[in-house]
Amino acid sequence: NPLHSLFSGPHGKEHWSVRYPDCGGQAQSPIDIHTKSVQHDPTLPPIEPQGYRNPGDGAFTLRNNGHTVEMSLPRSMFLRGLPQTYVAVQLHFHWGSRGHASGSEHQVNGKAFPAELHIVHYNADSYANVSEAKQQADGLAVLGIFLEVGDVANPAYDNILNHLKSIQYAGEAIISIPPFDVHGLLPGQLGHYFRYNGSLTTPPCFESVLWTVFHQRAQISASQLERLQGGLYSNAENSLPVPLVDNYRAPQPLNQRKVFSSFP
Ligand code: SG4
Ligand code: ZN
Repeated sequence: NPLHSLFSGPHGKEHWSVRYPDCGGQAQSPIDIHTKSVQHDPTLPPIEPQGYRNPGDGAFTLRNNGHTVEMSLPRSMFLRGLPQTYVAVQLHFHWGSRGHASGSEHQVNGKAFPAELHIVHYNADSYANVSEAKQQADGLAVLGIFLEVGDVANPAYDNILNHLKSIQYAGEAIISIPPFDVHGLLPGQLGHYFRYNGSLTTPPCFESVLWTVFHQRAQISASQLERLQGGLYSNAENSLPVPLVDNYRAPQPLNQRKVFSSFP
């Protein structure tokens, strides 16, 4: 029972470092971003996602892996505006539970958001694949997008959320989601972001992620958020139902790190 053991109980997030020593490291994610201590770096360029709008002809696979809903992404999607070329691997979400305002992993000035989207990329200039890259300091780049509740449904997110009812249980997957405009999941202002060096937010917590957390939030409707919060289970079918909720890690100490912003 992956979620059960991953986020709560005797092997929950307070105990990760017993089996995964990196989870107790000095450069862990997520963090609480204190905007007063952030350093403006005017040389940070806007993020330029390439191939996001028309991500090829291969279908996407959407999977409930027991601790999140994850969608595979094609290599034709990659990022410009980072020190190397980072190629897309997958996206996934973190969220809370119904009626609660928290759910994001990162926070800003102590404030959490109802959910957070992560788009995971690996450094294809230096490494052959994501498994190799995720153990290297410059191996991964993850885009973090805060989700908040707005007045209207966000049609881009329906491309994912409409399918959750077919993958309610852990291990279930849909292998043929038609490609859609992934750029539509991003906030409008790609030039304004926070940047720092951190880690995977789940075991093995490797400190291999160049994080880009966008300042602007993406908005979804209250009922879209409820589909994420109430639509999935972390157990396989035919076993005791365990809702897949609260799959986020608490902010970790910043220690000696600095957080930069691309905007004043
Ligand atoms: C989620 O558990 C994903 O399912 C994992 O994906 C992911 O690990 C993990 O989150 C950590 O990623 O952006 N939150 S995060 O730091 O992408 C990786 C898989 O296990 C390596 C494939
Ligand atoms: Zn994540």
